[in-house]
Amino acid sequence: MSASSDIHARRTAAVARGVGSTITSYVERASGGTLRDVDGREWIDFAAGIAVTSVGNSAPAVVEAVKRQVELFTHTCFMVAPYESYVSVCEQLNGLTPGTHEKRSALFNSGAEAVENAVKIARYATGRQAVVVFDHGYHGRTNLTMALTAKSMPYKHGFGPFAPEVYRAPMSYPLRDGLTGEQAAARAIDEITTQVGAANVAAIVIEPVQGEGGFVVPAPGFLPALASWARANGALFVADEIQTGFCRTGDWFASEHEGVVPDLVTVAKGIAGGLPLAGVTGRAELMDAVHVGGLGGTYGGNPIACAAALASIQTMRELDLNAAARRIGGVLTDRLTKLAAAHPRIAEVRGRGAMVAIELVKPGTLDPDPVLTGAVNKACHAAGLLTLTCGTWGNVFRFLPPLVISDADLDRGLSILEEAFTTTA
Ligand code: PLZ
Repeated sequence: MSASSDIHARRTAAVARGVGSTITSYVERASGGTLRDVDGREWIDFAAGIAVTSVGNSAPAVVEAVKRQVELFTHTCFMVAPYESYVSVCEQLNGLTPGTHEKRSALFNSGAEAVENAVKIARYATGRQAVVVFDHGYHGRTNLTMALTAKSMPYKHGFGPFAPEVYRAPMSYPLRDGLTGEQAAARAIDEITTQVGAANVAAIVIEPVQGEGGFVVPAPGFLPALASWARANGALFVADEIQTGFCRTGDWFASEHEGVVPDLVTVAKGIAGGLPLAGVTGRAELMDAVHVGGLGGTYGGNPIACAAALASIQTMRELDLNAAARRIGGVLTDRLTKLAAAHPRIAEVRGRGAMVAIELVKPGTLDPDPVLTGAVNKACHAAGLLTLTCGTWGNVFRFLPPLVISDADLDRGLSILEEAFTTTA
């Protein structure tokens, strides 16, 4: 028995079945672009813990900052005895998120918690209740965010009833709807105005590039049209940048790509190099509308997570990880486009920056092929490449390497992928 299979047997007896894992190997250590499991096997990392370790695992600056903070104090609760690093992270968020207007931020533990708080703030500030989300959207696993998330299995199945006043509009999905961004926005706005009523909408909540839903990049013009509709109708435009934020798409935030300035932005994942931290940043008058004590939580903006975030953000600046994301994205897109030319079952190569995916279909159709997707994924794992799938139909194969991955690891990973595709497809 391998060390991993020993742990796996213990896991089966100790860990709830509902918590899944992509692979059955157990990690011993990890760095910029690789993981090593407890059996001494090396993996190339195209997952980054689902778009989290953009600065790498155990990035030196993060390790140093965390060590320093752990020795000083581990927790006081910002709502009880505040500390500077929380304020500094908020300053960074206010400066880095799109728009030059006055902003405020609040910190939380997880992406879902940030989205929940964005909805609380939007409802409070507008005095309205309805929240509009989109087909294929993913926003979390808590009760409200399950309601906001589109896909039933595995996220929602059996867990209802879900929170009310959540409405789903059609997304722009160029491969499947063939619409321009303006046309897709008009379709969504028509549904919102006729089925929800413009005067009832507190917020439109949208991922500028959808993550779990399939790395769907809306057609150009879609996001700006929704943002200007929201502005004209007194609704807030909330960008869920939890997966896209902090250099992943080659900008600090994906909204910047089309010059969209959201009213509220949610962040998590990449902000803190692997420590749990999330935030909501937005227009000062909206954020400050909420009464004192209305926002918070025991651990939100924990000092260790804040120290890690400040070190991560500094690393992103120093190493220019926006440029790195664009360069990685260029390499991924080139190689995948060549692969797609040889394999017509790749319907599309898409993404932005170092957030790239291929969508797999049955021959000669646009019918999703989750079976092939799963088989190629498994073949990659067998060959030591850690990859993930996504998509409403489970037929999208996505690549999210750490932004500090070496050219050699990126190249080796792509070679494994090409080989896995050629032997499986
Ligand atoms: N919003 C856009 O991508 C988290 C989910 C993994 P949490 N995505 C990974 C899984 O299967 O649970 C995500 C996201 C977007 C919100 C979230 C939620 O962030 O930190 O997982 O709560």
